[in-house]
Parts: sequence; C-alpha cells; structure tokens
Amino acid sequence: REQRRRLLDVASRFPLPSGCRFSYGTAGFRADGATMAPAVCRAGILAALRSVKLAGAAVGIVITASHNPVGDNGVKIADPDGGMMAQHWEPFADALANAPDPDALLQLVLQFAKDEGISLGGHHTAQVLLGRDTRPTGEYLLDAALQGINAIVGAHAIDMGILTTPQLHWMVRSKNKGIKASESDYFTQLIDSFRHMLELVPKDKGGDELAKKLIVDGANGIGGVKLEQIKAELSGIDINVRNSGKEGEGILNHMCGADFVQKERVTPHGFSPEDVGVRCASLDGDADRLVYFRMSSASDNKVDLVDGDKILSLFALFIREQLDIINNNGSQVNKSMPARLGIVQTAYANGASTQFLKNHGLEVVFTPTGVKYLHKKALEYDIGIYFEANGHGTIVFSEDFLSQLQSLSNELSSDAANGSAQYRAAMRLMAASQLINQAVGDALSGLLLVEAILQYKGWSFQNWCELYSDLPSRQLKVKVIDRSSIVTTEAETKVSQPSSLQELIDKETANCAHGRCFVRPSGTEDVVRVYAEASTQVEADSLARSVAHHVE
Ligand code: NG1
Ligand code: ZN
Repeated sequence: REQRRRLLDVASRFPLPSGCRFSYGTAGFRADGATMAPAVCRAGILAALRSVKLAGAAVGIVITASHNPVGDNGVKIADPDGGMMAQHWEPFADALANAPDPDALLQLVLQFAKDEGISLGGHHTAQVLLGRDTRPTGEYLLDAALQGINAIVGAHAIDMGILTTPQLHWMVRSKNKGIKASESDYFTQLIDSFRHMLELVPKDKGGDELAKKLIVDGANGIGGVKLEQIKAELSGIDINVRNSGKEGEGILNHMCGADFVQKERVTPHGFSPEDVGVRCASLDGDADRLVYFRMSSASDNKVDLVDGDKILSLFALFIREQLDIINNNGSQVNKSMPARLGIVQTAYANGASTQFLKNHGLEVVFTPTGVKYLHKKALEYDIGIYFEANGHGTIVFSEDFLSQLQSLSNELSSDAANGSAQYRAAMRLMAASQLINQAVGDALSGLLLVEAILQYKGWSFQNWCELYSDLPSRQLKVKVIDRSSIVTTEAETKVSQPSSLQELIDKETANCAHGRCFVRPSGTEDVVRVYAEASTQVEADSLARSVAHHVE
C-alpha cells in the first residue's frame, strides 16, 4: 500500500554508500557532510515516526555539526519538550541509519512500528520542525530530511530556516506548550526578559561604561548572525561581534569559536592587542556553547578563560542568593519558598569548581558526559543547573516551582511589600526563567544572563575569574583498535573493564598532589579520552601521559 511504496521509493533514492556505519552517539549522526544524505533522510523518517507515536506533537530536526569543521555535518532529533530524543529510540535510530537496502529498511520500520504500537497509514498526523546551521551542505541535507519526513503518510514538515540549534529546540518546546514559537517570538522573549533583569539591578551597581562593553566571537557561524540582528535592541550592553560569519571574515569554527578557545586557551582569529583587558565571549558554530575570555597581554596570545564550570558557578551563586533573599528576609509578608537546588556536572568539571560549589553549601551531582544525561538529572530538582566544562549548559525550573513563584510575587506585589527585597528577588528568578533557554544550552540566552548577573553583582571580569583558580589539567586522545573495550562506571570516573586498568590509574594518581584522572571512550570520535588534573601543570601532563600509556 501507499506507505510501503513511499518508504521503498525514498530508500532507493538515498542508497547507503558502502563502508558507511552510522551511530547516533552523544550528539546524533555526524560525518563528512557530503556523505550524510542517506542518514539524514532516515533521520527524517525517524522524526516523523516519533511524532506519530507522540500523537502528532511537534518534533524537531537540527542539521548541524556544531563546533566541528565546516566540511562535516550532522543531524539530531529534538523531542516534543525541546530536549534530546528519548534514549530508548537510539538503537532503532542506529538500525534505521544502517539498513543496507530498501527492503531491509521497510521491514525495520514495519517491525518497529508494530513493537511501539504505532499505526501507520491510518488517520494520524505528524509534524516535524526543521532547522539548520550555515554549513554549505545544509540545504542539500535539508532536502534529504524533507524527503524522509514525507515518506511517512500524514507527516507535515515545517522548515524554520537557518537557526541556532537552541532556537530550534526552543521552537519545538514552545509549539507544544501552545505558546507562540516563531523566531521573532524567541527574540522578543530574550530582549524583554533581559530588560527586566537589568531593571532589577540595584541602583548602586553598574553604570560603568567599560563594564558594558563586550566583544563576541561568533565562530563565523549562525550565533553571530543572530546576535547582530538583535543587538541594537539590547540596551544596557554594548556588543561588538567578530567572526560574525560575514563574507571574508573567515571559516566556520576555524581558529575561532568556543571549542577552539576552551581547548587551545589562545585568542581566536580576528582579535588584536587593542582588545587586551576587554571582556570577550565565544560561541560555537551552532551557538549552543558559550565560554568567556580576556586577552591577558599584548605580548602573547594567551587568554584568561572562564569556562562552563565558572559560568555555572556564577549562575549557581546568583540563584542561591535570590532564594536566600526570599527565604531569610524579615519583611512583613513572611512567605518562604523551600526549593531544591541541584548542580549537575560531569567528570570533566574542574575539581576546583566542584570544591567551590560544595564550599558554598550547594548540592553537586555527577552524570556521564552528554547533555542528554545532564539535562535529565537537572529536571529532578525545583531548580537544576548544569554545565559541561566546554560551555554547554542551562538552568531548568520545575513547573511547580514557577507557579509557586508566580503566586508569591502576586501576593507580594499587591501590598506595601511591592518593591521589597523579597519581591525583587522573586521577580529576578522569574525573569531569569524567561531569559534562559530551558530546552537546551543556548549561548545567546546564556550570554545575556551572564551579562545581567555581572551587572547585578557589579562585578568585573576579574572578580568573576577570581571566584576560584582552576586546577591545571590535561586532556589526551588515545587511538585504540576497539574503544568499546573500555567500560566505565560511577559517572565515567572509574573503569570497570579491563579490570586491571583502574588499579593502574589509581597507582599513577596517588603519586600526584590533588591528582585526579579518568579515561572513557568518546561518544563522538573514534578515540579514548584521558583526563588528568593535578596541582601543577607538569604533574597533570605527566599523569595524563602515563595513564595514556596504560590505555594504549
Ligand atoms: P565525547 O566525544 O563523547 O567526549 C564530546 C564532548 C562532550 C559533548 C559531546 C557532544 C568533551 C570531553 N566531550 O563528547 O562534552 O559536548 O562531544 O558534542 O568535551
Ligand atoms: Zn554546538
């Protein structure tokens, strides 16, 4: 029947190149952009099936390879809540992407639909929103995705255009919440909530012109483009975008962007000695990662880095402070709002950041690498804050907490307490929950929240840097024949297989002051990663090297 015919047709239009093997991994499918069409088409089929399964709720497809080189591309699926696709569908995603021929693909889909109770060819509907970054293969892959979606009877594809990854996730989430979900709605929410945050800055703070100046490295990707579009409407900060992606400015992610700055710790392309001392931010190619930096001197290209851990620390202090104001304030309206605040990190978080957070009485928990794990954990709290060291992270607020906050601020605003510290703290949390993208890490909304908090605290970049000093660390990649032979446990901090390896790591680590070391197979590259931390750089380097030896 119709459904079978369409699937066979589309599969024969996109034959799988021989020797290709796709794995959904930490961040969807990724490969050389020119080879991706079959996998992207199949991701289209998958997304449409996901929407059918979820009674026609909108699902998203993002075509991007994030911080990877411009020739690469990739595809991932967003679930109706704006988060990553549910993990139990990943094995099917892999099987579908690797189905060798049209018949195999058809049989897989029919069997899966049966197992999942998805009735195909009936009177169902499905909608899939699509977004892509600025990569040259984007349009070609978009077409492959559209063909995949249209192979499912009743599925409706909506192309949202060239977007940051977090914009698309936000749109999917908003659409399913029944709120307006266009790009201009996204911008309006950012601009309005940023203005609210600044209106709530104490009068004695801010005002310094230098404090308002910010240079943003857009990685020659989509983030810089979008920031240029809205910066005139962001009063209270003066933004200058470099590597904005305009003709002639440079190549996507090449010698610039958040991944480059965080890994290399040097100034990105497009900066000059005149920028020494100015606060700078760096986005990655699809604008879901954010780090800050400052050029330390005109004589070399080293930077002082503020990574995801320190952004997390700033957010955590700010949220804790507002909760404390609400709960310990002796105002006439004696309302309190008990809230469970949770901080979620991975093993890559610098040990100094974890210590800092714990010293401030915060609850810190760990998950394996990958946003899908961090985000899920953060949802267990009234307010969950998560970040990867590389700059991907956000804050999530439970519906229940937000509605309590709403009623508290209603009560407080209706009487003489209006204008009280307690009221203003509640309003700050509300504004922050509007500003931050609760679907996924978002460099643009994260950047605006950082800027608002720095103004609120009256802090310079230096004040922020000095929250704690990072322990020296070293990351290495080791090529092995089969990286899956290494199995980890305890949020990837320990090796369970091969069984002798952990003992060797422990022995090496014990030789170093403040030593910490772990190894894990990468979810995005064919390597084993080694991470080591110690009280000096020399020790961190040598710890990483000797452990890498044991892995080889
Ligand atoms: P893998 O390759 O699994 O280490 C990398 C990053 C993750 C995450 C994903 C997805 C490191 C050490 N790992 O994962 O944090 O960003 O890519 O892009 O940076
Ligand atoms: Zn990214």
